[in-house]
Amino acid sequence: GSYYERYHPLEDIYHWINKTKHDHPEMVEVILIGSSYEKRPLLVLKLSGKGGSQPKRAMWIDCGIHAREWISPAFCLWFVNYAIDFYNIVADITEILDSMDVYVLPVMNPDGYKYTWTTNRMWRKNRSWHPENYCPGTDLNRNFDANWCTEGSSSRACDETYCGLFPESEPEAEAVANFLRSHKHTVKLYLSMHSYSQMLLFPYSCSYQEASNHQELNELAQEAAQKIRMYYRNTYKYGAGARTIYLAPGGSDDWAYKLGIKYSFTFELQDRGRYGFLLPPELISKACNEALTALKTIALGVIKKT
Ligand code: 0X9
Ligand code: ZN
Repeated sequence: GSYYERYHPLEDIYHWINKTKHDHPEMVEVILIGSSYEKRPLLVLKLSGKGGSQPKRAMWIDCGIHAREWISPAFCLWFVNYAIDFYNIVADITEILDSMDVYVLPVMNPDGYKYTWTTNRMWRKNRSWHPENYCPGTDLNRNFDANWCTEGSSSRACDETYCGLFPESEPEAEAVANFLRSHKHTVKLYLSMHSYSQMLLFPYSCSYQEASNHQELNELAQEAAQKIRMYYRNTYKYGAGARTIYLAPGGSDDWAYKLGIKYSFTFELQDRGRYGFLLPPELISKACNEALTALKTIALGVIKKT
């Protein structure tokens, strides 16, 4: 398989980020948005098509919030490569990049990702130690300020869904939140990539309340799921997080929504449990193409609306 049909250790991904910027300076900018608990850089690629009106609308994609979900960073790399290769060749991605700048954070949790390569393949959280705790690691997708640390997350440090000491106690979550706060007038679409279970989720996950534009979000997700079914013969569930997967407060998607980014989604990529987090490299291309189809469908829908 090609570079994009394999999983890559963290150092390779940093190298890839540099090389991508170097090879495509007209399309790619790299932005340092902060650093992880263990002081690794959090690097965002900004992809832009031709000028257009400034300030341009934008979308955000993050991958690798959860360390063991390796298909997620693989998707971010896949997407960036696709966008660069097919800009001005394929109509849909050209329209997306001409209408919106795309911010891509390939690994939001580099310390955890590194740890899954060296020590424990099934690690989920980041690697921060709080002196009052017995265990390391906070679930970054429970650390955002959206009904923080209520039912569906844990206040015990040793649990997989530990919410942290306070909202944005973790440098990784804080960096993303700061970046989005300072770009909230341009960012129209928020996407967060996870695995596994094949779902397209939208707010709310932090309560059973219905989002104000629930109907719109549901239609976008439905259209995306239909395209996946049609092109790839695969089934994705869709719906509000709390009712479709489970109640889970403190997530980035709900937080971004409450910030004012009214199109906010979490994708759960392949598979549905046969391999789970250990998705074999042979399945990367299909998993990423499916997610790419959903991403493009939703992005084009949002471009029409905003
Ligand atoms: O529990 C999560 O954080 C996500 N599932 S995963 O298996 N990848 O851990 C679902 C996130 C849905 N959105 C929110 N809970 N806000
Ligand atoms: Zn996840």
